[in-house]
Amino acid sequence: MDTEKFLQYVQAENKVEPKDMMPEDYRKLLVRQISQHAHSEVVGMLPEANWITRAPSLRRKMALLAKIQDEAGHGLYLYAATETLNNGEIAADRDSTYNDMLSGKAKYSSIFNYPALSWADIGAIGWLVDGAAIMNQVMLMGNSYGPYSRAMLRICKEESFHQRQGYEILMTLCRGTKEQKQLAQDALDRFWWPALMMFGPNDDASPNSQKSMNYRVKRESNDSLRQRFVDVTVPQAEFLGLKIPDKNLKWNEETGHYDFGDLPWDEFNEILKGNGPCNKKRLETKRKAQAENAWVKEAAIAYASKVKELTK
Ligand code: BYC
Repeated sequence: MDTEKFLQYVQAENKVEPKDMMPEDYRKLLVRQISQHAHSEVVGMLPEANWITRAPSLRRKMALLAKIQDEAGHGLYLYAATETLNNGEIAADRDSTYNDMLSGKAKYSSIFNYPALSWADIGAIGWLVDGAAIMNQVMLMGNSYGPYSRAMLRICKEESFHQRQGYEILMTLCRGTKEQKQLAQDALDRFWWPALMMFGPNDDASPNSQKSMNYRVKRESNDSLRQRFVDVTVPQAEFLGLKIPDKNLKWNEETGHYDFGDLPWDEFNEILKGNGPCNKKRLETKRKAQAENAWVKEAAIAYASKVKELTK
């Protein structure tokens, strides 16, 4: 495989499709990123699922259920996109990648290792977590691998609804009683820094960025997306009447952007090592579900093979 030619091909904005020749490190990079993205979607269902039975009204419960189902669907598109990269040498089938997540070998987004402590946290997750995810995923719509890029298109449409339902939950709380507004402020205080860390380490500490940008998987750097997120989110917080918990946050006339404080990178690194507030609980929940629901998978496989047999 001529890597130079491949680079020219992707850098001219051409898409790579599953059966095309591709360099092994491109394939590996995609399997790592797309499968981790899929794991984030399915682990990300857990903090919100915690509130289904406690949603404050039937309307809120229905919207939350629909959102969580969407996340399962996103996981499905992304596991399916990962599987297209399976070539016998690099394992990209669903069982292998999923087991890598269950064993702690593969990562998922740091944000899902924080608990959702109040109903306002469900609003903050929609507004900030889905908001940050959209910022990153809009950029990924332009990535060079066809199946990943097409999955992103569909996911972004659904994420916009998620972001709005989260913002609307907070808007309702902020227009309510003093106590309700305080719940919203506490949720913002808890989720602000973790949301900013979703974009990954600073550019100078991001080992995968250069290769990923060359291969046109990542189209923008971690810091550039983080800055854009801060710039669009600060006015949204002001509209809610909430205060961003950062004493260094300040509009900079010269750059035309907000300056902001240093992120708590020690906390981020601990989460990546498996020591965040909910890492162990999240993996235990997924392992338990895998074991308890194994019979469903077995039954589906048996049924599919029977149907195949009968329709031969
Ligand atoms: N958390 O060199 P870097 C959703 C890792 S879910 C954990 O910059 P890269 C939703 C990184 O993997 C959507 N790990 O890496 C669902 C790498 O380690 P490995 C979530 C992180 O890949 C339910 C190392 O740090 N979105 O919307 O160039 C409910 C060095 O980083 C994180 C995605 O998954 C992190 N935050 O860039 C609600 C986006 N950041 O793999 C909502 C897809 C970095 O070498 N992923 N690491 O062992 C990406 O766009 C890129 O992988 C990243 C990192 C921007 C995250």
